[in-house]
Amino acid sequence: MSVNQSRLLLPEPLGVLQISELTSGMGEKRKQQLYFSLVVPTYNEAANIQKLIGILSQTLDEVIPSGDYELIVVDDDSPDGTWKVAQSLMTEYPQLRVMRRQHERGLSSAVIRGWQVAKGEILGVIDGDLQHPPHVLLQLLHAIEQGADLAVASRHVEGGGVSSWSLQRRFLSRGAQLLGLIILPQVVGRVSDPMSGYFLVRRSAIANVTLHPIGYKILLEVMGRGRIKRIAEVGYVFCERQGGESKVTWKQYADYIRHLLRLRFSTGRMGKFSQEHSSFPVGRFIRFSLVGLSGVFVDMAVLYLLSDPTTLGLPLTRSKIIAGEVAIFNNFLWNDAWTFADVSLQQQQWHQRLKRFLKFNIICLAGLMLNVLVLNLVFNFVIHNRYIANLIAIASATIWNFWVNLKLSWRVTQVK
Ligand SMILES: Nc1nc2c(ncn2[C@@H]2O[C@H](COP(=O)(O)OP(=O)(O)OP(=O)(O)O)[C@@H](O)[C@H]2O)c(=O)[nH]1
Ligand SMILES: [Mg+2]
Repeated sequence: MSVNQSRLLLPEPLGVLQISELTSGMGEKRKQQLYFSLVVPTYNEAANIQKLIGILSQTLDEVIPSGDYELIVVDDDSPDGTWKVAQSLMTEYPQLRVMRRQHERGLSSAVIRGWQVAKGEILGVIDGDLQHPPHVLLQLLHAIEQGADLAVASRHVEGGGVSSWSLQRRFLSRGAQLLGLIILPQVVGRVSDPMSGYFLVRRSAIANVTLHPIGYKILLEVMGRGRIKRIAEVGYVFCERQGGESKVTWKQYADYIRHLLRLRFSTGRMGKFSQEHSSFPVGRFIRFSLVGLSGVFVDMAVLYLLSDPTTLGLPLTRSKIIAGEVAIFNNFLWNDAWTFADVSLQQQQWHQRLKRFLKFNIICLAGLMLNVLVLNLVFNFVIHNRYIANLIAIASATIWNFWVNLKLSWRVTQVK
């Protein structure tokens, strides 16, 4: 093979984020199969990549002497030319392959794209900034050999830790984990460090599964959608960055929450429910209910400002009508921008918005009447407890408001 050929960049896969199975026949493909593929996602890591590749190669050469492994750098066209530096190392390190992505961005998709071109039976990921100690790979590989489907390097088990994190960062990290445990306990609760970006997984556990990650937390996606039975954890100390800069911003926290919610609604019991009742959009309904809850607070605040004797002291009925209308307006804005954003984006003109608002108003007023009616019926004929009756009334009105608004105000089917 000529030097030029050996330094060719990997093609950038596009389309569905899905990893294929390795063919098990004895043909050409079988010969290309490898034992282990380790992906290194990078963005502006030119200062670290050479040292990292050197250490990784040395570490893996010792345990996989036949060279039955590959290192795949997936770089998102970094302005500092990380991919070029990595490419220049390919002659020195024959196990190194490099992908320069020019069509997609983002850590999670970079990892999956790397696994898509990988030939290993065991797939792995490690950060490109030397914060993940390479020697831990040996224990992770050992855990997979012992039968684990997934081996996670963890900061929160024996031998694990963080070198010098600020109190704020520790707090944010633990807060994020707690939030994950609340939203997605069956997935997040399976490991001590669900935020880890350092792990190995058996190809067979994630092959042919379509992945939909958002942001940074690829491990959540693997645990949430993969066929993972046995998990092993190995302690490691998250080191300080030696070169380059962190890419973590507040956006990653927002992406994390979106990712948790997406997994929550597309996997497990909730996912099954929404698949079986595909005509009932569970996610939209939950957003709609949360918006409704925000409206209660708006209503209360306005009622206080208008009618309380210590503030404006206006008559109660007049204040309530205004408060109710402000709350309806609040709910409309949130529903238009969030709950039904996909629909309203296609109908953005002012007269279309106004029409939706008027419909929403009328439907909510009808909902209020339904609320009063159900309250009276349940209280007088079913359960003589005003609070339980009120809960049933609120639930009925919420379902009414949601369903009728879905069908009339934010019509999902586009009529041209
Ligand atoms: N390909 C690719 N890699 C990325 C992207 N964002 C981050 N990375 C890489 O992913 C790894 C982790 O990113 P970091 O910014 O170090 O995040 P972190 O280690 O959680 O946070 P710090 O402790 O602040 O460094 C590093 O190797 C980055 O270069 C991206 O958008 N695309
Ligand atoms: Mg880092």
